[in-house]
Amino acid sequence: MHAPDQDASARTTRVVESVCCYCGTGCGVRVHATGDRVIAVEGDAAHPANRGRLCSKGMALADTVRRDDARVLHAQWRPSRSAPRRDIPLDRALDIAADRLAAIIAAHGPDAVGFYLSGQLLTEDYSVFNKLARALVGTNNIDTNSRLCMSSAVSGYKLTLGADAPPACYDDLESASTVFIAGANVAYAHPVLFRRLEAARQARPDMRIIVVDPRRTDTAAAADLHLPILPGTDVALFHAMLHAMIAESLIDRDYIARHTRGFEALEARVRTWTPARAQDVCGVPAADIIRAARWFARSPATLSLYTMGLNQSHNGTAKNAALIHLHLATGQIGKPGAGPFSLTGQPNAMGGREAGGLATLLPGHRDPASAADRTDVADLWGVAGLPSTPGLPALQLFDAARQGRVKALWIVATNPAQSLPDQARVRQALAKAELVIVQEAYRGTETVGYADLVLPAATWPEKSGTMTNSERRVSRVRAAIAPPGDAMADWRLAAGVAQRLARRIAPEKAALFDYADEAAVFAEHVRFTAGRDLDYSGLSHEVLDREGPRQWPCPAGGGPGAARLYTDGRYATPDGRARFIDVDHIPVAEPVSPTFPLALTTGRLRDHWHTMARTSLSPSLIRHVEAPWVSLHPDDLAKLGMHDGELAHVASSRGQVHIAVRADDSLAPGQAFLPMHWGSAFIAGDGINALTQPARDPISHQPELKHCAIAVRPAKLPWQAAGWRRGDPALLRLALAPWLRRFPHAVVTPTTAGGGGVRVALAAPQAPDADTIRALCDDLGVAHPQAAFEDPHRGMLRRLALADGKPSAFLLAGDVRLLDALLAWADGGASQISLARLLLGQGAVRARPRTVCVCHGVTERAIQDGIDAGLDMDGLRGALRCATGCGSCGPEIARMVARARAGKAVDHAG
Ligand SMILES: Nc1nc2c(c(=O)[nH]1)N[C@H]1C(S)=C(S)[C@@H](COP(=O)(O)OP(=O)(O)OC[C@H]3O[C@@H](n4cnc5c(=O)[nH]c(N)nc54)[C@H](O)[C@@H]3O)O[C@H]1N2
Ligand SMILES: Nc1nc2c(c(=O)[nH]1)N[C@H]1C(S)=C(S)[C@@H](COP(=O)(O)OP(=O)(O)OC[C@H]3O[C@@H](n4cnc5c(=O)[nH]c(N)nc54)[C@H](O)[C@@H]3O)O[C@H]1N2
Ligand code: SF4
Ligand SMILES: [Mo]
Repeated sequence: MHAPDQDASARTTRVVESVCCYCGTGCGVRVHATGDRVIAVEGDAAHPANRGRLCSKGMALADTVRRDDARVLHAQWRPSRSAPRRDIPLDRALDIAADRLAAIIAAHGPDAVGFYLSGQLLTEDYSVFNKLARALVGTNNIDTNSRLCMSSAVSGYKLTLGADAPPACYDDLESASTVFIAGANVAYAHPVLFRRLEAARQARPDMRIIVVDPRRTDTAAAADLHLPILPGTDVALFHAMLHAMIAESLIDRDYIARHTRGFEALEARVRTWTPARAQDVCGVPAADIIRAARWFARSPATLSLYTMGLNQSHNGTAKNAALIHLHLATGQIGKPGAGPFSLTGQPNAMGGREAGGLATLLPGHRDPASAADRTDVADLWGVAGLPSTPGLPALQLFDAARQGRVKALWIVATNPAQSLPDQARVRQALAKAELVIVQEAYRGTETVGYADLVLPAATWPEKSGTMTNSERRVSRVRAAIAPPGDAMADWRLAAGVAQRLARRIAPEKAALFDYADEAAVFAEHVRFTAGRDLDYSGLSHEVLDREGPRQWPCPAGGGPGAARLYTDGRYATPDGRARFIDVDHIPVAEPVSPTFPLALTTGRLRDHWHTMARTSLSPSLIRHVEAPWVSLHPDDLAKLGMHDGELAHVASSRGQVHIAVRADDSLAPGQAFLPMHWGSAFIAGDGINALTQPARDPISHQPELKHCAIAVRPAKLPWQAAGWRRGDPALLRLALAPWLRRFPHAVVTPTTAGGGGVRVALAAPQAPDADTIRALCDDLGVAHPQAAFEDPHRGMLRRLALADGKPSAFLLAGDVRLLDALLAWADGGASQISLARLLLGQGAVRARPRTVCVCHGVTERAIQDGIDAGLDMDGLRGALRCATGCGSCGPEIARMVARARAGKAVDHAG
């Protein structure tokens, strides 16, 4: 059914139901395809996660598909580090992988091999890799980027509720009376859930939203109560809330007595956590802590939503447990609208947890440290036994490679040379490993640069299998088109190498990897869930195709699946009682100091996805934020004597970046925020994770990506250049990437300026030599300019070029004051001025505005003009159509309106 005959499919348009490949919301989509082209992607009204809605990223999916020119189409190999990588036939690549792995295993043992996978893989992909690593190679060194993402949620759930299972569901967003959002910017990171929350609040104005976040994000701006917590201090806050609940008799002693254990020890601990003490530690006023405690405990139903602000912490497991305690102590769990609900980041982080996609997990929520669990899994796989040596979690895996203990790294669907903290160490590991295999879909990622062997991966929507979203709902992902070149589904590449490796090291195991198709892989996987807390042995591809997405548990013959867990108060522990854990606040691992006086936190932007391999391909997604910045409170900027837009040198004790500063009063003084997205494929140096620290939670091993100490000062890079060239943004970006390595500050980003192209910004301590300038002119397409103004002695030059009568490129070197004027010219907005006058800076031009609403192309300036003319949110919607498409921009516009109103109130008061 899903492998249509080629000729017919080239003529007709087909509609394939699948799931969005970005966040853990797991929105259903309908992909319209003809031949190998995806024509449109729309929300699936029948899918229970989104009921037809999509956010800006989901709406733009079609832009990112089958960009063959941006893809890894063939396997590549370099026989030695000094040789260039060359395309090779896929068969030969799979043989090379098997040969090299066999040699490394023979010489150094199975634990010299490490696999680093991704929460973006399908459940079928994990299953085959897991079997390959543990049952064939014989190592538990198989971890995923979920270590950076969900592992504290996993350990938090397991320690308190007994199993790694989010107990709530999305419908609870509509039935909750109080929604407690901690360390989550839902408006950006899970926008469709935020739409559901907005709609629920519209329908029930008495619903209250509390947001715990150091920054006043768009999510926090929409809250009834924002608790601007100091980074890393959530345990103190949650303990003080429990203190207040106990003091005011707001806890449910009956529920505690019947369904839990361990309350006495915790009660004794939180006695010392008075709201006044917590105020000192967290920076949140005691009165607000008490108010939050009352709203939480007294509400008919309280739902908590939480993500990286809790998980990515040196104390992440404790943060998770301390929040879950609030639910257990008040009985706010196991009923509609209530429960601790961790939102998963990646689309199939949940599937990974189910399939054993962490070094510390085996399939079916089993534990590799348990001999009985290992025997279970070995039996189900049909092998004699599984390795007992503990596997290395992500950071330790890369450390072991850096120290030469792990010799081979096989990296799949993740980009560690951008996304792991403390890049200097990560890059040493990648350089030191004898064999780096990178299984990738797109060209030009940071990690591909380190690969000895590149395996070409198929990606969405070329793959078929299943994913599980945050609410335990398993959905089918269906291939809508064929993969380009030699690209192949990840599990097939794994199975291909596994069969070849088996022939070399254990011939009897080759048959373990003989799967007819992904349905067969899934059928094998569901056997691991039978009889376990997550039992979904009732599911198969066929059942999902026939009956649609299903929530687990969903045992064989056991009905439609469970919307909520623990409704009877029985937990997944041996005695059925949930646990209170005696955790405590621990100060951040790297406190600010006189040398590094600012607290840096990192996180997401609305329209970018991680390391941007995919989102950078979409014109509508790149225009919300085109270039990187670090934001600081205006008072801190003033203290530094810096202005918005100026270049800064940002350093931690580990590394540095040069980046523009941005004034941002949504931060408290003393804090800084850097979007996580920019790595060395877009900016000079090792990317933003050059700064972050390797400290990690002792239980979950999740790194502290939400806090490190930094220093900011003006960059001493007086020579600056800025340019733009029209053309395909993705291809130009790849072509111009070498410039990133020639300057201490460099940014090469796709842009929608001038109808699409690339923007380049460079800075250096002094002017580069004439050859460098000449090469830059060549690469930017201004070697033969239509207008020019130069002073070579000062390294100064202004050039612009036309093609077909339209602006095609410009370069400003030595002095970039005309940048806004030239961008306006590129956009066609300065055509009345002569080119010569333009280069002399004689035309009045306004800075190019940022696009806020990408569905209708509405700029920040147009919205501000509307607000200045007295329009409110509805007025803006009517006049400009902004926030009437996917709605992702709604929170930002609401914030602009609220800010203007607050400004007016101040004006009147003054
Ligand atoms: N647009 C977009 N959406 C995405 C992604 C993406 O790349 N882009 N990625 C997906 C993935 S994999 C993930 S994991 C999720 C992440 O989703 P979120 O966790 O919602 O996103 P982040 O921006 O990483 O961090 C959330 C917030 O934590 C706050 N924070 C920092 N330190 C603390 C603290 O100590 N305590 C508290 N309470 N808050 C703190 C930050 O200010 C930030 O606003 O997003 C998913 N969705
Ligand atoms: N400073 C800081 N760092 C962070 C975070 C943070 O908040 N702050 N967040 C962390 C978190 S929560 C996460 S989840 C990580 C994410 O970090 P990464 O996993 O490194 O980010 P992605 O860009 O999503 O990487 C996915 C890669 O897989 C490729 N790809 C896409 N589809 C396929 C496919 O089907 N098969 C294969 N083989 N490849 C494919 C993409 O091109 C891309 O290169 O970042 C972490 N790093
Ligand atoms: S909220 Fe947006 S990114 Fe997340 S699954 Fe839905 S459409 Fe995709
Ligand atoms: Mo994540």
